Amino acid sequence: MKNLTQIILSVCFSIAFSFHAFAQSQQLPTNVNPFTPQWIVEEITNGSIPASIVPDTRAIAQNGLPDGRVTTGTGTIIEAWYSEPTTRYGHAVLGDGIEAGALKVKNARGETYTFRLPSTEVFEDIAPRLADLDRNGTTEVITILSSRSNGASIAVFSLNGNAFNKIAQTPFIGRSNRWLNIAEINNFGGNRRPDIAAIITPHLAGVLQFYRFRNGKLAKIAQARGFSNHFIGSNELRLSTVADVNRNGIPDLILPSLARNELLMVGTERKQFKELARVALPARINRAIGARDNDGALEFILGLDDGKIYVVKLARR
Ligand SMILES: [Ca+2]
Ligand SMILES: [Ca+2]
Ligand SMILES: [Ca+2]
Repeated sequence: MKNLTQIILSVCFSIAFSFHAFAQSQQLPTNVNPFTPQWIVEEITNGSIPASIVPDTRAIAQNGLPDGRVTTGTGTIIEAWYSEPTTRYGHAVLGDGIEAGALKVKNARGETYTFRLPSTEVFEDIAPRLADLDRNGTTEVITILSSRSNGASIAVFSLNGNAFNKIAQTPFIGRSNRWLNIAEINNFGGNRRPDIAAIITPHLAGVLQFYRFRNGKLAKIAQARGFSNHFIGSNELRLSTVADVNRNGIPDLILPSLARNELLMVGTERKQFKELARVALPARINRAIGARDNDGALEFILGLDDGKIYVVKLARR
């Protein structure tokens, strides 16, 4: 093990988020919980992890974006992808100036439906996401939809009979060339409903927001600053993962800090969203984040911009 870089890091538990009062301060109060497990960072040098960390197994979308992928699901929508590439929005934050003018889905009967945006908008994304946000048995399609003059938003689409429509949308960020990246969609609130976690302007303020789809609207249920899940010019949108870090049965979100030189873990304790851990890293995260169970021990696999691969795991006590 002599080649392994090992960094011992302290972890602060229970730094409370501004979660029920997100409109107020975004400062994080510091109540340190007596339970402070130590996460360690070790380089993996045995070649057991691919350089991409998490291989992207999604098919390339035919006639879609050059780097667009097909998302598959088992619900009422079985495939979703972007189509009708366009250069009408010159932002190129995902590495090229080519975004999508339309969203396509296929239902379980193999029928395909298209939603075409007006010329003032594009899908600024790689692949749509599928989830039953309201748990009514029908699949929703969750996208990143940008206005050429007002920047990005989260938009949700639904297929109802033969009607494929946009059913909910967050406000646009408010100015051109401002983007957001959806991190994960999971039961972050512990109520069995999938909530959408997104980073608004991941290269600027890095605001983590959680949205819940209820009563036909996307309601912001929490937010805090200082996160990122993307770097400019990359088409890798998967700089996050989900795992139950504090073992309370509720999924937690794992993602980089705004500078990407720390790994942050965010979840709920007693129904309050909190920062569960903050782990300093020897370089910046620049690839998809992997999670694995290693004999009952939770581990995260990171690719950093020093070209090396690391595991983040709890120190044995
Ligand atoms: Ca593109
Ligand atoms: Ca639904
Ligand atoms: Ca948890």
